[in-house]
Amino acid sequence: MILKKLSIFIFAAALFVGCSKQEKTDTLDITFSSPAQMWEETLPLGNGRLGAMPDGGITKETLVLNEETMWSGCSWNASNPEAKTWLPEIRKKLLEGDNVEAENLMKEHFTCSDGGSCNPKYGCYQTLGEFVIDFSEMFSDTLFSDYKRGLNLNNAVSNTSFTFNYNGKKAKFRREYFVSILQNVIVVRLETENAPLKFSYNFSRKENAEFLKTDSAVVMKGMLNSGDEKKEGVKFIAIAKVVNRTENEAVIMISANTDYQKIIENKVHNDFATIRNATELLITEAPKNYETLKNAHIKEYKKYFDRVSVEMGKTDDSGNIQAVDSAALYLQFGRYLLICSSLNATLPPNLQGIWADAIHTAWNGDYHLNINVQMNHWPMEPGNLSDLSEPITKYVEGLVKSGENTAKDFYGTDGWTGHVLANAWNFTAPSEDPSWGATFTGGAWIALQLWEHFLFTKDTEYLKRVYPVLKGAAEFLRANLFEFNGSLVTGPSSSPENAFLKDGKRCCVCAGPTMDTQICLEIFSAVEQAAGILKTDTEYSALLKETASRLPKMKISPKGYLQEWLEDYDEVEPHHRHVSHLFGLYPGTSINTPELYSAAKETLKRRGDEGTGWSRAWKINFWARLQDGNHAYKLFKNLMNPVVTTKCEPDKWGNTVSYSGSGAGTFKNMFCSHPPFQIDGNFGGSAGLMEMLLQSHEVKADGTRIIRVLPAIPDVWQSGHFKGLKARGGITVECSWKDGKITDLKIDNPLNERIEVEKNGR
Ligand code: FUC
Repeated sequence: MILKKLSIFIFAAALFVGCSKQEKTDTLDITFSSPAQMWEETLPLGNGRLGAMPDGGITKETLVLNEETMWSGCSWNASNPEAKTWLPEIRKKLLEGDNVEAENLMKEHFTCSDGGSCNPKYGCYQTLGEFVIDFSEMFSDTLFSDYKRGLNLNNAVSNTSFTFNYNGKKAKFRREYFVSILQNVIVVRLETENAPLKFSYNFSRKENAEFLKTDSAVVMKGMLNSGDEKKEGVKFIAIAKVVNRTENEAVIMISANTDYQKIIENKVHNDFATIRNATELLITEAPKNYETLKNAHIKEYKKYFDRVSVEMGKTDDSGNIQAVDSAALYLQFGRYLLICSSLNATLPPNLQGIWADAIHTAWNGDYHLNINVQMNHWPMEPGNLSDLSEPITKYVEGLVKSGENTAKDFYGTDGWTGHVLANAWNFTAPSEDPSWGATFTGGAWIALQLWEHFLFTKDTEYLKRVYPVLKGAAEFLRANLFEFNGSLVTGPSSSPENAFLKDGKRCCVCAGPTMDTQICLEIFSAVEQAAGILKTDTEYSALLKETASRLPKMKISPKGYLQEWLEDYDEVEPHHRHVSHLFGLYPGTSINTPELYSAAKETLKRRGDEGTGWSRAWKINFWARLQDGNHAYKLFKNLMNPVVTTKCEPDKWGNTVSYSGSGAGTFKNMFCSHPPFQIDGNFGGSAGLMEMLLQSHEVKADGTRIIRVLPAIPDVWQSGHFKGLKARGGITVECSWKDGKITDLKIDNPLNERIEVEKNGR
């Protein structure tokens, strides 16, 4: 009944993204005028370890909770003892042009043991559960008004407020929520005016959890399925306590912990008492004064977030810049999500970031290595968040040992590799189906993110640390190249998830897909440069240089596009979401001549401007590198496509919504929709917008780095200003423009990098 009345008063129209007020105060809000109707309307908060998404419900508030290490599954040896013996035969088939048979052989003999990602041992990232606060006791009347709910990106605090009648008087209810960056706690403050505050609260979780109550706390504890009956799974505990209570105010603190770190580091498990004590401590140690806690959180958050400001649009009569779209908000939302999913985190953001509402998340909420986890990190360096690189660095370092075993067991070579699947348990083996899982350049690709970190920071200590990771990734690829029509090619591999027609049959497995060659070029060059800087491995560097010169040259089809494969096969799906052969355009650098740029343009035209969420985001970056601002902008608009959903019965992934059209675009809470929600598109889109404003990837033959300012702004951004974006070489840039022309430019180049500045692109 309450809901029915509410629908009359406030559910009339759910506000789409509240646009930033583009004033000097730089207010960046996502606002709604009604409670969330679905999870994708709730607002994400996080501190890298804990995530919370309040729905702003009036009589019952539900916060979806996350803890970044809630991973089922376990480490297991996924080697397949017979695989290596089949490698020569598979390569022979490729040399003979019998790709179909090569793929069949791989399917039968060259996959991981025990079924890969379908095996419960592979595991999946899971929601921690829900925290439900029930206020139904409080309301005697069912009239509510002035409802507001929002997330302020400037301070990483969310709030809900509304007015209601209490004993014939107007009463107010204000709620505030944040996940403290300094203390590892979720904080919820409830406050009423003119009415007493009454509520009860508890956790809920669909499986594997027990719920306990003590005088001072509610507790949820459980153990996730390891997938192996001989092994314990990850244990978790969540605790909620009211730490301050008056008639009109209450502050609730929630914290959670698991023993994942202990398992991954030492292969031992904690007992529940140890995890519980650690979790209790987090709450005990947090200051109990709400304002102190909140102000400290905001101060710390701002150290990261406030490094960048950006506005673009048109100049109004008083000379201020007025936003014409939500680009600035989207760019900053990407940075916000990265801070909230990476700062002090154990693991890097997965397909869900850290925000999941399901036990069985789509694609296991894992770390796909054929675009997704890489894209998650694209805004990090240009977005001035370099110091968040530890989780991804540690993660890649963690893959090495497993990747070395995979290199030895499957390919009989040194070095390390990752394929398409990767999880919290360092899975690196080829997956269960070669048609999408054969790509073996995933490890090298993600290792290149560490090289990017060096390029942006020039931190040689860091380079020393990660050099073995880079070298191992390069060595695996070098050692696995084989001669094919006079060149050295990778294989058996595939161009991520795209199929071609071979003698009328659908096939994916091939030798020397263009993307692999481009990744080889990039990682070999990174190792050569790193070895030079660190004054080591002179001979090995020379070997890599010589090997790179024998890789196949990129081929342009007579039809004008860049070939995805060595042969000009017809694609089964010409509009396929992956555009892997343009790796060399972005994030790579090997597409760098007028001929290759024009072939890349043709490729993009042929692929089209649609695709999944992340595919649209990637295309923003491509068009930015091609310095076509209007086309990049078109892709941004496509990425912002409002997703329209209807509720349905859960599908095999547990999704309870169906989508109209492709479902790709942006949800009301600004989460990117693949569909379903997948955070990579948020990060890729944010990076794409940065790439439209500033580029620094190109280095001239004499070593001079080109700093390209406003290389790809669209006509609609007549004027604008950005500050704090980073260029490679430790450079920080600030720029203002009007009528499409730069009016003010500051380049801070503390390391005296040799640079040349290009204004408005070429
Ligand atoms: C890759 C993509 C899919 C999806 C999955 C998580 O395999 O091809 O579209 O994003 O990762």
